[in-house]
Amino acid sequence: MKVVVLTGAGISAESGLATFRDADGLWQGHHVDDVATPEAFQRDPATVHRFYDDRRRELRKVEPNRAHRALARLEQVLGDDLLVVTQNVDDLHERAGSRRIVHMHGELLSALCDSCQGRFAWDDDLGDGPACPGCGSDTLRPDVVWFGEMPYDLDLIERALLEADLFVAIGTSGAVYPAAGFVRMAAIAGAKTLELNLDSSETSHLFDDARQGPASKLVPEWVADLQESSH
Ligand code: BJW
Ligand code: ZN
Repeated sequence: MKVVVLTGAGISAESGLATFRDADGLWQGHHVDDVATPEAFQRDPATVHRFYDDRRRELRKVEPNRAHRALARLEQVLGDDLLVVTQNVDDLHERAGSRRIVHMHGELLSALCDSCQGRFAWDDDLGDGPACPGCGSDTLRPDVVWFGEMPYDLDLIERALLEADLFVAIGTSGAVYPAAGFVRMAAIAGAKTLELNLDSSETSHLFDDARQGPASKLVPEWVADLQESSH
């Protein structure tokens, strides 16, 4: 059975990372739309750098939770038949042990150069204008996908969705495209669809089955069910 899992900020919430659109989903009074656009970065790079530098530092203080670890266990069972597509820029899936993982909205621990377009592993601040390891200029930005920019690896993701037998969305509000459209694409291609979320989301009605509760409970339960039924 081929499975595609889409994760969002909700899977990392119980590790202590803030989501974008819940009650506490503000950063120093800013909405995500105010800091996650190329226009915001042009207008006020210092504020946008501070937002990402803060989050990069936060990342060092948190650990993967039971939901991340359950998905890593599932990869041990399904191997190449599991693809985890995450909208998250944290590295908690990798730290839990997932390897077949795509970061469609980029990664906090990577920097992108606006001059040479190089991408570099990065775990320091960017706000102080460090030199690009590729070309030496001070034009590094967070390697994340802002509104109006093209998400990474869409071809690979679409191919996996078209082949999937099961599509599962975990902890995502369904407010941001193209990720919010994956459920339709998978369903049209014949996959069963399942949503695991704390509450019902904007797209819950599009899924064959929608379960409500914390990811740390629902994901291990679902993985255990799947392991049992595959024996
Ligand atoms: C729990 C839980 C617990 C809590 N357990 N659950 C079609 C229609 C309309 C608009 C568009 C469209 N196509 C494209 C657009 C424009 C735009 C868009 O979608 N706008 C919307 C506002 C409508 N999309 C884009 O611009 C995208 N690019 C694109 O489409 O390119 C194509 C193109 C380009 C150029 C020319 C032509 C075409 C890019 C989108 C980039 C999004 N970027 C961000 C920032 C990334 C970096 C960063 O992290 O800072 O990505 S915004 C932010 O939202 C971040 C997230 O990945 C993304 C999704 O958020 P997510 O993960 O769903 O989090 P929340 O907070 O919304 O929800 C959390 C959920 O968890 C909730 O449901 C809770 O209930 C749940 N939860 N605790 C389980 N314990
Ligand atoms: Zn460069």
